[in-house]
Amino acid sequence: PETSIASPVGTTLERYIMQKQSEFAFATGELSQLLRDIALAGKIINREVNRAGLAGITGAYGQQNVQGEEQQQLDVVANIRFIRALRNGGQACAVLSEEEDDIIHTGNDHGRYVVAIDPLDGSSNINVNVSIGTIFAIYRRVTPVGSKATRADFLQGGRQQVAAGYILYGSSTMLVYTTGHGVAGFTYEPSLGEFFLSHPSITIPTEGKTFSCNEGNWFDYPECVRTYLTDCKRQRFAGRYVGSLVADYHRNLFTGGIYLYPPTAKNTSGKLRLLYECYPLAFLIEQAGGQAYGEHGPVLDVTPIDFHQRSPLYIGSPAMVTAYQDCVSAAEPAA
Ligand code: P6P
Repeated sequence: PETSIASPVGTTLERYIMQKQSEFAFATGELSQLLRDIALAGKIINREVNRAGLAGITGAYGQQNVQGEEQQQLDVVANIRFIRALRNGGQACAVLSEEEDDIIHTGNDHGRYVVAIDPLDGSSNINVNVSIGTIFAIYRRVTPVGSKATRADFLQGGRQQVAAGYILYGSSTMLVYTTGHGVAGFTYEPSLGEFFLSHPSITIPTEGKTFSCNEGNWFDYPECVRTYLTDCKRQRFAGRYVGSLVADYHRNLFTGGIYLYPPTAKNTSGKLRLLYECYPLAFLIEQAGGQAYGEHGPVLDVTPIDFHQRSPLYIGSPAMVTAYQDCVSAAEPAA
């Protein structure tokens, strides 16, 4: 039986994971370990992100790191760190990363999970000290344990995710995730190297007065998007666009709002990737009481065909996403 006991604010991620694991009879601890591995990589990336600026200032820092490796783009560093953490953790048999064309086999063929990840989304913002984030999605593998993971393990569809979340490297670093039983938020205390439970149960406000999109693409937007945004402006809603998906998403999750990345001339299917951006954030937002739509309906119902396929994304407060959908319906030719 699933009985959820509220965890006290301030408990560590470790204790929280152990408590949640004990509440769910089927939990075998493998998913718990996987979440720990992701949190560990997040701590390491947090340190790299915070020091990234020094590479530009001092020049000397990071010419070679302890392994004698050349200082690398943070995207690559983040990718290596997450794959290494998942390989060493032993629970993930394979990883699909934005930074890799194909599946990365970890060597843990007996691992029961696969992870789709955007190791460092919005990394171009590092140079201007704007928040960036990691986004991850976890699936139970469908191929036999002991075999090599295949495409089928990663193309199960958004509603097969068993866990999803993000790490936001912002004014504070936060880990926010769900395993399908609500959304919890943890804040990192670097002096202790620990994530502490700061938001036991996150729900998005039903309404919001904030829209997040790149209005530079206005003349590319479909008519229904322009109609919806014009209506937001008529209501004097605020435009807030950081240009870093996790930062915009996180603000809207807490204050209410909608993030839109519609099709543009440059990205005719939208810019965001389905498997490791749209799906995990959509799983999270539905768990937080919000909605996430793609081209035609909930983005979690979009059929995955390619590892790196893109999808438009309209995600946030349910009343706002519904209002956008009403604009879509109104624009459609009468049946
Ligand atoms: P644009 C960053 O490159 C990113 O993937 C998201 O983090 C962000 O929301 C979006 O692209 C910004 O794209 O076209 O508005 O610059």
